[in-house]
Amino acid sequence: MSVSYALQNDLGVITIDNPPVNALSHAVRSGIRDAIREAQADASTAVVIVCEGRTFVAGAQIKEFGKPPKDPWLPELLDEVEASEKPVIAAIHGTALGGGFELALASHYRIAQSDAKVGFPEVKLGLLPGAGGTQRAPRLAGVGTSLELITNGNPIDVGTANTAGLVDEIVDGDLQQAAFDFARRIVAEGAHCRKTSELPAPEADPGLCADYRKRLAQRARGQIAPQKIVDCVEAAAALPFPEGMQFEREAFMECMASPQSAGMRHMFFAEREAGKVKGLSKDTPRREVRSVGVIGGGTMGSGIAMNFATAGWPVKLLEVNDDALGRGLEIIARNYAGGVKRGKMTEEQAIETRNRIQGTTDYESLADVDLVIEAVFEDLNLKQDIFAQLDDVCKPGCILATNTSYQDVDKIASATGRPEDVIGLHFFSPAHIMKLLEVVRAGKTADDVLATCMDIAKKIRKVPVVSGVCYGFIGNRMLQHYGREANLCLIEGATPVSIDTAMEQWGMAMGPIRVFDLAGIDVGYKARQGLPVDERGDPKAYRIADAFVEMGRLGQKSGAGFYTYDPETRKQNFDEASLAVIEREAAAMGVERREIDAGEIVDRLIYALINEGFRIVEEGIAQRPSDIDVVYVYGYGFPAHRGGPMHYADAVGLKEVLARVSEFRERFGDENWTPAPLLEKLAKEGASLADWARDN
Ligand code: T1G
Repeated sequence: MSVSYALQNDLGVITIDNPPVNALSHAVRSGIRDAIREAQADASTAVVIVCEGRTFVAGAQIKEFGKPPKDPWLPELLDEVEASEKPVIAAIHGTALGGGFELALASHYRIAQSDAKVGFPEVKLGLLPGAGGTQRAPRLAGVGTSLELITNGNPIDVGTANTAGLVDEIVDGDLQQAAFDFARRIVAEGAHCRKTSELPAPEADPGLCADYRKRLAQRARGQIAPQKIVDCVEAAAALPFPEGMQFEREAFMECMASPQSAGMRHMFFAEREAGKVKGLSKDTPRREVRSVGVIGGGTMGSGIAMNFATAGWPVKLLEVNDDALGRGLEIIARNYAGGVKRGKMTEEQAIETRNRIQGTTDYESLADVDLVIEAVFEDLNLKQDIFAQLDDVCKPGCILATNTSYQDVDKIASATGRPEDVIGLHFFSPAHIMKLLEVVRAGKTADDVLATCMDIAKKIRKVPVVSGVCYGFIGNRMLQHYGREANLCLIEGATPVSIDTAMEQWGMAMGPIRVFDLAGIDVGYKARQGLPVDERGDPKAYRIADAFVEMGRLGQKSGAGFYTYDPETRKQNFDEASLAVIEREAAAMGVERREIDAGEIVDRLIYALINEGFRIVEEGIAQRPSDIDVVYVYGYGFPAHRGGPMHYADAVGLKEVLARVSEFRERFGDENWTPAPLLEKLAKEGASLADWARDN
């Protein structure tokens, strides 16, 4: 029974109990409707809505979206709640979000536990509050507060909500009893049913709305829902409530029907699915991790150390000598100071957190840690030497992890006598900020090591994705194909600006050429120098990059790469000298440059990703296609509103994808464009990857 109703003395109590988050499923909506109707007819003097479990209603049942809506529709149900002739009090704990917060706003009063939060996360699903949130919130809190709350989608604490007029009372201790007392007080004061919809319309603020539209066009480039939210909040100030609700409904249905929302709703579930390891029993034991060691205090190592210190673990950061250690600790201090400056933490918190990280140059000090993460240069021999030392020093049961981006984790594990304790934990730079963590399951990694690391990933607020062992795992393996096509477009006729503009207009957070400059063009260069020439791939795909490196133009770090960077402002510019290098190298390779339009650029880069993604799926390197979507959205700036590369392939249609890949194969050859067998198979069957994933 997901909703129950009982008369408790003089109060009608509606109790919602729909684990895990009391989502407003059809059963819950029906239960609320029956309960509010029963309350109208019984002896109750007021109605209190409470929820069992960890939270008040956290929103509509997202799984029901995209299916034909079932009566009662939420907007109508909430209108019926608001029309109650007896005061309705919502008792909020946990997170009242989306439709849950709308239920609270349709109630006449809201009382909340002091640590509760409220908000409208719909925009993160490519939606907008579709049950009166854009109309009721502005009537209580005004246009400005509502615009901020609804367009950024982040919950606010109930203290802030109380100040804004969205929550009436805050309580510590027994919420239900406090809600009952509040209800009785309302009745004693005359049982006024304060209907939000009858409050005066908020004062219009066209300048602020225009300002939000402008900022959102930048921040949420190409996204529909944020702009529609501004329209709806503006309508709340301009239209009577019924017309405003109609306006909101139409805008909501438009967002719901959009591929953008389908993509973002896919990502919501994909992120949660990625944390589940197929075939790993829920009661797999976990190893206790009380302290952590990090080897290497460079950019990555220091960021990794911060993740654990911020989450509360004591960390030993090991470097080869005091100078290197000093530099690592300095990076950490600088990062925490930045966090304080940005208001992420107080000075005291920063000091307390930083002090959890102790520097050392002595391996023996790692003898008692429970997890070690190696984050040194991408050199297999060096890593193997380190793991051999760890094998000697670390206690039995200590998890030995490598942060390698490319190296073979099986080979690293083989340097120890305990390969079952070895795993890959591949962080993404900047490691203390990027949410993605590739958890690389090597051939002998023990189940309890894997399960422990998946739990730890969530504790350090990362989104874990399990990868098998291959060169580059999931993300970087696919990135090579994306980068190859970017370089080939460059030598064939495009420019850094045309490539970056095409990809950023399409939705990538940063164009590939800008990423090359940011990461350092010399990274790829050095990796290539370590390979025999015949293993470096098509020279046309790296000739220009090598030319820039050999000129000393390494990217942002040297002040110039494909672009130049102002030493003061770091403002980026594309200079004639850069174009001259590109044209010179094209000529040297006998390439006749041509005009390449944005459509070709986007399809070559994105379909190269997709084609390799299909191979990764069929090889079992990724557990499921949606895991690849999580990798790209959380690790590589792929637009969430396109749902990740594999979801995007389904959205385009696999027949269309195969046709385009086959066209590129005709034009550019088999080596780079032979369709992955699974893509070919599904396209020919007229199937989707999502269907395949459900059956495999
Ligand atoms: N619908 C369906 N399932 C949901 C859900 C929802 N709204 N919210 C969470 N779940 C599932 C989730 O998939 C996971 O399942 C489990 O609950 C625990 O979630 C009309 C249109 C509430 C802050 O967007 O933000 O209302 O993996 O792992 O970290 O205007 O869940 O265990 O099988 O995230 O403690 C608006 C989304 C919907 C809130 C808890 N609401 N949820 O976080 O647990 S649209 C949201 C969250 C809407 C109205 C509009 C978080 C949480 P499983 P979890 P958590």
